[in-house]
Amino acid sequence: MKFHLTNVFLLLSLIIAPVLGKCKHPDVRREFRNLSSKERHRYAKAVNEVYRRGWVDNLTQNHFTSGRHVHGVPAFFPWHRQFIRDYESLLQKIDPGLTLPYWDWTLDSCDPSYSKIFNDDYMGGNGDPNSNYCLQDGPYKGWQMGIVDPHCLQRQFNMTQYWGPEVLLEVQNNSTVYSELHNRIEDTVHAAVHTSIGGDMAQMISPNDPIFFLHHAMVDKLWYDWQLMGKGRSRFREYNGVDSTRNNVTVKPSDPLPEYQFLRIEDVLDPRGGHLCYDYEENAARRSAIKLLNLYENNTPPRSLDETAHIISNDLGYPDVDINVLSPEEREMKVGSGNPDWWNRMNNLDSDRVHRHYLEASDIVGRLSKLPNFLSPAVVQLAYAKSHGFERQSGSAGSGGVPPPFQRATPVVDSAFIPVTTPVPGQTSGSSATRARAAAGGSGVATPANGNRSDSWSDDFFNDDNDDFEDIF
Ligand SMILES: [Cu+2]
Repeated sequence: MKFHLTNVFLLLSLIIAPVLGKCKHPDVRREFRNLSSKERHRYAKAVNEVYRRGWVDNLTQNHFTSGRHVHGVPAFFPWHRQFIRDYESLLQKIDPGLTLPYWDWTLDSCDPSYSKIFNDDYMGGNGDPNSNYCLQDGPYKGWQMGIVDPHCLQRQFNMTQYWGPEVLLEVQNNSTVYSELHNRIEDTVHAAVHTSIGGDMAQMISPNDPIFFLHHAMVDKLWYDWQLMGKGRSRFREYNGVDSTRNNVTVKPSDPLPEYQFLRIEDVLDPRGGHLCYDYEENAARRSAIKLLNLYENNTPPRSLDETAHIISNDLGYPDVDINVLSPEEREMKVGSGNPDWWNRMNNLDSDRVHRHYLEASDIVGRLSKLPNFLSPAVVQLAYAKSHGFERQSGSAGSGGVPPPFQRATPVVDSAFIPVTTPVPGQTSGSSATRARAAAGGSGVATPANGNRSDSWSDDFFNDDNDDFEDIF
């Protein structure tokens, strides 16, 4: 375990990156909880405006139709990288100072239902079981979606544990080639976040839920961090694997980016090169996990559990957290054992491989938990949440593997589920939803359904100096 290298390479690439590309002022994506309430409010305002203008329908339609070409295939990472960049650009059309935040769910991995992200003034929580699982709180309450069928934005929690930052670090470390990292992450914890939130998030229409973009920014960061962990810049050119949807053809960086007319895979391999220009601010959970694992690597492990808790508390910016508020069971990290079959089918995932990847992660957890006095930062986070009255999301206790109450889409598209078709009061069709929003003041301007948006937006990419969040206020 050579975690100290991570930092060295991170520093190194920070120094050489500006020399290689013209990306001098990257948009810095921050962990959602590091935003002030004012910044969160401002972000929510722009997200609501993107919705009001009908752009969410376009994005979701793109994701829905791209479905089988961009899931369970090597293009998964690059395609979603461009897709969430498109979203970030739309947000910046509304408010040029914004960047896309990410949700570091590794911090919440012990019991995500305690996560602040589901609070009323963050992203809102579970849907209402008595009302079609429509979102009932938060800034996006009341959203009516047009894709695929008209429905309210839905969430149906079925919470499971996610993976802690130390598990992801190990997965990144153990992955020597792109295809390994890609499969290990898409197969497992990426899926768990989608299925455990449920509703729109558990289907091909997942971009309907604004939390999709925060989740996928995190997924993108996991790839980016792995790229930074490589020697020099080599991993920023690396792309490989086989495409099971195209007769197991071997992929290459010069392949076209699916559904984007003018882009190739290689155009999006480097977030700070080519037409992309963004970066991620590091978060406390990962930093803490790196530090902790380094202590074991250097044979200077903490001498007691209290000492470990103290180190992590400090890293997370909390006063000393008493982990005794948790039962031994609650302190145990679990990684799950597989995805529901319907998820694997929808995403071209081989269920045997998926299962193997869960087993690997469970080995990692087993090995780490044998280290003397080891604690996951996620355990300390849960202890903090419990002792500081964080509200637990209702209806969270999942029994695992419950499919969403949605029907399989019939002939039209076989790659996705469609939502409940029970009409939502006051709404009869998708086009009327769009009309309603337009009537409420939306411009009705739609983004191009596909194709290279970056050309027209590249000026924004390079001219906006978004480094300083504060000077906007
Ligand atoms: Cu997707």
